[in-house]
Amino acid sequence: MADLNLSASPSSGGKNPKASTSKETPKLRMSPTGDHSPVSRTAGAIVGVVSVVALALAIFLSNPSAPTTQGTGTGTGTTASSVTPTGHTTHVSVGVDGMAFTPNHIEVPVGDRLIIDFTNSGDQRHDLVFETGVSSGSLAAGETKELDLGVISGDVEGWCSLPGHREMGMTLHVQATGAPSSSSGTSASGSHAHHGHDHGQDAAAGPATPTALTDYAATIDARDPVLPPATNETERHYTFTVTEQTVNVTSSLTRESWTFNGDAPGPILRGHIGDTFHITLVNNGTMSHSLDFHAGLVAPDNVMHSIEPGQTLEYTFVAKNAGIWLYHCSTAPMSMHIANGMFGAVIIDPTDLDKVDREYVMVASELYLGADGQSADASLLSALQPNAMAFNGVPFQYKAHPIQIKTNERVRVWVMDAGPNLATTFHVVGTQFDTVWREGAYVIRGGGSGGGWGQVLTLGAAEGGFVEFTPLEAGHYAFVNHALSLAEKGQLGVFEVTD
Ligand SMILES: [Cu+2]
Repeated sequence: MADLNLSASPSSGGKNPKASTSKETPKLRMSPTGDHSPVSRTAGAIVGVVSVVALALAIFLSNPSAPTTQGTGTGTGTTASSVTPTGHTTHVSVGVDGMAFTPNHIEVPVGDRLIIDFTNSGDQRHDLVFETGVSSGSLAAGETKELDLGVISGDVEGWCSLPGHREMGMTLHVQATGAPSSSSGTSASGSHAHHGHDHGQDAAAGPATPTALTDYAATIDARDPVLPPATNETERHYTFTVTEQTVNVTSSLTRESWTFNGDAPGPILRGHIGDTFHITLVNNGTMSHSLDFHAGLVAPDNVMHSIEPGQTLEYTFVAKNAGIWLYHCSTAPMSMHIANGMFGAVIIDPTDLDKVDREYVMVASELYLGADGQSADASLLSALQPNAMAFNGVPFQYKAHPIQIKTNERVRVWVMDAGPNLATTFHVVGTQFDTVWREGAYVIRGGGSGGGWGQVLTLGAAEGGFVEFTPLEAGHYAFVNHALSLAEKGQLGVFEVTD
């Protein structure tokens, strides 16, 4: 909820020496998870409108907000106007370790000027921004920037603004302590509210209804689901170029998508056991990115590290085993990079594939739509609550553009669950699978002749496999994630079968 702070003071410490007059100037903080923003003149202008509410809240909050004990008298007011600069400057060095600032808590005497020497000692791009507007800008690993926070009059919150980083723990709390010149820190009572991560994204995504998603899918071409046979070369060369762009989800809602070669999923590669894959990763984005090919057996140290914008990375592996293998960006937070589109599949054929008439690939993924134009909503992502789902990147695209097949044709569908989080139980309405292959082995093969039949291919995040079936009658055969609430969010397509 929004923070309703009607005081004219940006103070956050609650040590108002004029507490006894608080009925005249109610100072309300409805939520301990407020965004801590200083009160604006706009807020002041609505005081009259909300005064009744404010008064009620003042009464409601009067007990818990009482200053209690500590008989004040120390004059530690933290309003900007009441702070007398000490003339002293506090210098603090801040680094990065993994997904945290070190230190992540700084104590500064009120009235001191604070200068932070920020070094991105992490392994990917970060920034450090403060609620006051002071920002380092995006820094590559190893870069340093001096930040001048000016005279400290109260607590200040800082964080890394790259998507998902704040939620992963990249916050920096500047605590204003004590009175000017009293560096003994006696007032570090620790009673400051811990402000939650109210990152202000409204996760409503109201426009992303099934109808809006389907209507939009109808206006664009569906991604071709046909999987061509593997070619015969044994040395395979590809370039994966990372870009970041804004894409439509519906006609009125866009999101920021990060992609390999401009599309999510990225390229679907196919080869044979023994083939060597040579991938050149090019980072044309604005932040660090990387690659992790599950199809390869290589030391992560050598190839699965983040590269900077403008850099390239050579990633080579030999495909030793059959499967439909996930690849994805492995830069933290991985859930965010995958949710924003950085995933795809490498198919290495088993040596005993049966002949089929049609072959398709479906990569299942989740969308965590936030405000218009934003990348995945970190709160929804963390809570594993996607608000849209897709096969091959676009919700409902094969409902809007059914896939055409003929009766009695034998069909194979490869399915990869790119996640980043949830399971896929792939089902084709009106059929049974005579063959189910999952993670390297036939679970069901041949059907009929004692081999049994199947109804779903069940895949957890990063699992893959294929099913084979033959539609006997003309009609419309929906294919779904049979976790049906997820089908209803977009993992639903149609095979249109004709004679
Ligand atoms: Cu990435």
